[in-house]
Amino acid sequence: MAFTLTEKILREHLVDGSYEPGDEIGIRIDQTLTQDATGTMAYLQFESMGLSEIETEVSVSYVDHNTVQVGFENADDHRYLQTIALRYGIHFSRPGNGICHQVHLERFGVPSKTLLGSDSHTPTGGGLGMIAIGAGGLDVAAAMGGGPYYITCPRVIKVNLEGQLHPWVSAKDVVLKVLEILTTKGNVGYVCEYGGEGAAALTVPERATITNMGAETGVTTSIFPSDQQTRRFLVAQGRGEVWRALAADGDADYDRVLDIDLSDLEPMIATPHSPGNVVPVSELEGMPVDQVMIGSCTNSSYVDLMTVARMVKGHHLPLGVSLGVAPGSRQVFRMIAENGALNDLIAFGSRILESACGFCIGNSMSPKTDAVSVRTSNRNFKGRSGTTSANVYLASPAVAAAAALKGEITDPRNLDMAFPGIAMSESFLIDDSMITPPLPVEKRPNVTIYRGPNIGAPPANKPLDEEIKGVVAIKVGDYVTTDHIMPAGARLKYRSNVPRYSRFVFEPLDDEFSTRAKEYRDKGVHNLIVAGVSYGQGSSREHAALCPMYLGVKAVIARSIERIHAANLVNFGIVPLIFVTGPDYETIEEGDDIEIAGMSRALEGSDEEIMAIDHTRGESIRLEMHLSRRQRDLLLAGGLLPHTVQRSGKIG
Ligand code: MIC
Ligand code: SF4
Repeated sequence: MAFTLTEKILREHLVDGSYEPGDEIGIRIDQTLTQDATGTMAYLQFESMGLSEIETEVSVSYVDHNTVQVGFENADDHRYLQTIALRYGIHFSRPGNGICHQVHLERFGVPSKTLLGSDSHTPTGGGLGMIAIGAGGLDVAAAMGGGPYYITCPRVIKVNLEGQLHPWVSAKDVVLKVLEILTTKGNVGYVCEYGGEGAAALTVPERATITNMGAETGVTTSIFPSDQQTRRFLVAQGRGEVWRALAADGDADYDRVLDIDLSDLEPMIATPHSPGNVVPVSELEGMPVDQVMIGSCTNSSYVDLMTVARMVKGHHLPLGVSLGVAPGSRQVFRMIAENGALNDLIAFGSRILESACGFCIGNSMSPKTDAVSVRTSNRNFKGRSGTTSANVYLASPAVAAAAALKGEITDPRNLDMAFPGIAMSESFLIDDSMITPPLPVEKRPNVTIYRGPNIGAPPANKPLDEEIKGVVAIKVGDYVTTDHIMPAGARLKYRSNVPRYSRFVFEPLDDEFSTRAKEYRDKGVHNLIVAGVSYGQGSSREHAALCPMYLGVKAVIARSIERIHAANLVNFGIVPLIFVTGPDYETIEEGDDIEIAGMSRALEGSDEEIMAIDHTRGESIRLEMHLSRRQRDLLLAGGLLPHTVQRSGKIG
């Protein structure tokens, strides 16, 4: 039998189900990562499950999202996370140490292992030959407790990279090309597996840019083989001993093959307001720019920052342009400080930001009204920058630096400048002093867990009622992201306080939703959400399910739902339902009275279709549910947490 790389690793980790693409399988998770914005809820849920120890090989808790600390909330959360890590044997990466995905790649990732992270960009680890998947915090908590992680056994897309990148064209342009081809919808249940001569020439940080932003296509993950490049990176990180060679069998079968010739690529840019709106930079040449932001988990490696520093050295930032630079990790930060590149960036006029998510999550550096902001990050959803009217463009560090130099969008090939051609370091600066290792087992019970006033136990859900009888509390369109459902930015600090954070559900689309839904809930009326295509794109934030659950939402009826969000809905006892026919989505309206009789009976059985009655319109609506037995049981119990508690701590 010939296997793909994906299948090899997944088969090695298979603990439930059989390897049939399209079916649900349970896999063992070797490593987990959490970040602070999803981590507090993940650990609160871990505690609610009554688990006493973690069962993974390595679990790391990072603090990188909420580091702005306006008010006491973030600092309270950080301290809670620190004490939880000490109590349960988790590595703790302190604020200031860098962005979870960048640091995990540098210091923890191991080829052939599985990694589950409570952040949608966890697939960054695929750059090191890992099966690295993003999930909701509750799934990560369950995996830390030794429970299997369930996914749809994937179909695999082979992305064959041939040829060589020209100067000024980079890994970011490769992933933008992939996004142009695959778009941001219709890829649920697939894994992108890279290979070919062109892939062999890419370094691990370059591969990580590609697997990171692969998340925007909606695939389960992306992966590169573990080869001499992987070895080179791990040796440069002082971790050569964890290397292991790993590749697909030469004659493995793929469900789809994409051939990309790297020498055909040119600098690309994603235009507002989707990472899938990709065009060549040359098409936008000359567009005035107000802001340029360098950083994020996609593009903040040593080579990325050195490229920018080299390009701007000796120049001055044009008036009217603001440039922010956030190194991805303390390793990168220290290296550019030691070699003087940081000084070049400062001399140019850059605003040096801490090594954290910062601008990317919209909690700082929001651009001016109607601004054009060119960023090296991965998402440009409307309003995510913190400025609703801003237009965010996503591009490589070289394209971003060219925009900062010229004050307008510029194809870097047209700059009168030699290509910097920075090489990956063969020996990174290693300093793990900001990563607190697990305490010895005997000392862990003595740790007192700190809980500030912002930290509240997660609300519990009740078992599902026999029928869903309620009202369409909101009807939204296509491509509604989790940023629309549960905004981050200035609201992020309420992540550990569900009642407070719930006030902002759907705020960017309809700021009265929360009050309205609460009123229905308090009258005993079930709330339903109606949505179009690709509902729940983007972030893994489970608050986009947890807070609606708190507001009494019992079902989402959509034309399609993205993978992580669909799993989060099930975990919180909200039934994900799909319209069988498109016109039904057109007819149903906000405020309609809906009844889905026999909901719990249908879940107890194996029916894949159920009828809803729209009483307001006097029409029946055919709905489908693509749910495994396990998911049906979770929904009946009211979600994963009540289900686990019911089974006295047995996860799943
Ligand atoms: C994001 O990029 O949207 C985030 C913020 O990293 C999220 C996680 C979160 O909402 O906390 C993600 O990508 O999952
Ligand atoms: Fe942080 Fe942005 Fe990466 Fe999300 S996408 S982990 S907010 S840097």
